[in-house]
Amino acid sequence: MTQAPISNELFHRAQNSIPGGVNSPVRAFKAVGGNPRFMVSANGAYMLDEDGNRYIDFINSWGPMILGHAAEVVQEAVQKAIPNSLSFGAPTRKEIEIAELIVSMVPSIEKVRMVNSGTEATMSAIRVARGYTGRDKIIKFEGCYHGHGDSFLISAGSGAITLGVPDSPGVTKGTANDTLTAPYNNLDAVKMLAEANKGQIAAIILEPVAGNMGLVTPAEGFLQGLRDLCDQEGIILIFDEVMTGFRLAAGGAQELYGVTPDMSTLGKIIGGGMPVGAYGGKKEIMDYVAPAGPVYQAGTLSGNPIAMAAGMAMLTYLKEHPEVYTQLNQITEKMVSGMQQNMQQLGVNYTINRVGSMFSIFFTEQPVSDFESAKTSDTALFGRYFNAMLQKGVYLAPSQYEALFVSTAITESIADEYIKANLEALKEALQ
Ligand code: HOZ
Repeated sequence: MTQAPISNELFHRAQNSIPGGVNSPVRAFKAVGGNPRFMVSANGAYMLDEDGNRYIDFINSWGPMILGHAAEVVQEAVQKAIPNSLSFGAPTRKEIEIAELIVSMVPSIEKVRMVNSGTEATMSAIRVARGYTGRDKIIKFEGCYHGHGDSFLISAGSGAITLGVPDSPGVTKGTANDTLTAPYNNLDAVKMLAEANKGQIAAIILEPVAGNMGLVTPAEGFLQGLRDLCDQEGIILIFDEVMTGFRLAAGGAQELYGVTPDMSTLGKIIGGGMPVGAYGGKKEIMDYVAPAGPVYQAGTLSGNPIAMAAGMAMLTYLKEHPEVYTQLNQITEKMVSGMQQNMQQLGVNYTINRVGSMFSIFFTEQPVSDFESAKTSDTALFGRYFNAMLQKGVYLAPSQYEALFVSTAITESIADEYIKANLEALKEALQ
């Protein structure tokens, strides 16, 4: 049983100076009840909070810590870069090296621009798609989340749906009108939108494996169907691989599913834990970006030398160690089958969706293939389950509408511990 008086006190204090006490809404635990834990350090599979409680971490900074916390290879690269100054605002050799590495790893990327977050990457990518095509509208999918850019806060997943604001106030009607939405995995709905808005759609953007309404996998033929439609209609297909990039395979979901978009957005793992994003794609499209072309996008800290050092170390490691993905698959599969046995033993209605080292549990008897079916999950039960796991020292995403991320620091015995905690937590949550 973990007590957290110091975290409680800090959360109370934080409300006075930070909106809601946190710097990103999902951290506030609003959807699961209780107060957030304030962290002080993390190493490998474990995080330590202000009260000295230790947790097995299955968020891993929402993805970046694929090698576990404080991975030596990344820490060393950062330490080596620090004495040379933290920022120049001028080009560096490292930026070319990381760009070349990304081009060599991600099938769709021939040229790439570094930014500071996934949100910046997606906002910039659709601006470029609009500039390139001369069209205004975009299609996104209900429950997909592409950061907090205005155009994407329509039927948005992640923290937005967790807090019940999928269509955020503050987004102008004009922006909202230019964002068309379709249900995930519904190719016919997308075709109808494209037909009804012929010649007006600049881009279709999606998470090729959705991770912001819980994990939802693309149905057979869905990604290829979008690819074909975009080719027919001159629409730019954008895969938002901020979460899936370098995680599901070295080349991301596009490598795993064999479908190549025109543009991709990246984040999280690309910075090894530092704030980095990137967008890239075909040369002819990326050459529309300033100063090569007319679409303006800039950033004082873009390509920051410390962030590039971290990202370079992380990506190099992943490229040189493909066995990481086999290891992650095996350990995640073990955890998922252990959970399935637990759920069956207790007679719980559940669906578990998994791709590689990402997965989500939904407390519903229905298969979860889109936002509507994701919303059939019993979120009250999820909240009780989350808190029971927390008490047992297992740190899960504090929302039904997020995915879990497994790191290589999860050993067989930690996985066994997780499965045991899962059984006990379920029993408590069901009482
Ligand atoms: N789903 C978000 C990451 N893509 C959660 C992290 C956050 O919003 O802070």
